[in-house]
Amino acid sequence: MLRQFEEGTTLDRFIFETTKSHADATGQFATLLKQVSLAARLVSSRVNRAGLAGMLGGTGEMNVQGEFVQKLDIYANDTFKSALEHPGVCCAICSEEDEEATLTPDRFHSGKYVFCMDPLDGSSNIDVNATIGTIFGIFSRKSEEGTPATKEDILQTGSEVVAAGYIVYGSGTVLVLAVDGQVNGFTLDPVVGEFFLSHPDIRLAPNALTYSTNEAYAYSWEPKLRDYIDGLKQSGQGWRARYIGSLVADFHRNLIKGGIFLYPATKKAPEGKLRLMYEAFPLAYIVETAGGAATNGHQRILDIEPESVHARTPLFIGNAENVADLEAALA
Ligand code: AHM
Ligand code: MG
Repeated sequence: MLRQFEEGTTLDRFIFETTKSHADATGQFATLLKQVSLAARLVSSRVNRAGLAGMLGGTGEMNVQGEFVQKLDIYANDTFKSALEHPGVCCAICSEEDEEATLTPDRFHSGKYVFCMDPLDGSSNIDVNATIGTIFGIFSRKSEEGTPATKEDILQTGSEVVAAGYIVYGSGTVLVLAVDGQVNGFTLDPVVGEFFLSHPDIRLAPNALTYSTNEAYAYSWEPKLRDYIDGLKQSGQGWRARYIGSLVADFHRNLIKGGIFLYPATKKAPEGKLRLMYEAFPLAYIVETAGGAATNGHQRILDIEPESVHARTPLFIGNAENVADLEAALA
């Protein structure tokens, strides 16, 4: 468990002090986090200037998921990959935007970590200036360092995540990082160009009274889920609904203020819409570290074994008692 850091601590110092407490640290993990911070600052600056820099709108192409690719999706994907490939800290990068995992090119050292990311989540919100973000999860490789990554390195279960985080590009840019049993949030000072600790040791209360879901699909949910949400509305407890349509933004609000996010299976997406490896696993790791819970309705998210890099899952995530109530309602 980490010691408590003071508000205002720079992300650089946090990384330095966190990794130095590991006697066997080689420096690769610290470098990885520093490169994430660099890529986050580059993407943040591009997102802020998107309307001026000709970065709004789509590329006219569709990605492997059959979704329209936005120019900023490509920029974010390329920026994180180029920041992480050359320092020799990753052996593979899995991205929502790439059909296959990208193995570290031969000219660079194939390092210790597998990095999974949704480089720009919520990208359909880009053109309307709503909050978007980057989600990432980190695994340690299983095969020998310096050799090409294998399928066993890439398709690991959520219980093997070693750290996870996200960056929200909203009214400010905030990087939230779960590592060593603690969740901390850092806000970017765009003038100084550094992240400073603004949300130390984030913890979720057991219960909350906010739910976040796309209720327009309620007719295509399983009836038990519809009944559960109807029950909340009729309970007289004062439930609120909040839904942006950017997973990372909805999750961030609930992490700070409390709430449960639901993206169930629907008729259109019978396995759920959200992706296991680079959306559900990282957020489940973060929420559990903060005292919350995440399930697909019947199984803990972090126990699911992924069948492919782009596997999908229903996702119910948030305060622990809310998630337990929901699981009981679906049982
Ligand atoms: P994306 O990763 O391509 O941006 O898509 C995932 C997004 C999530 O951010 C969000 O929770 C969800 O899709 C919203 O879907 P819907 O419009 O069906 O409610
Ligand atoms: Mg996404």
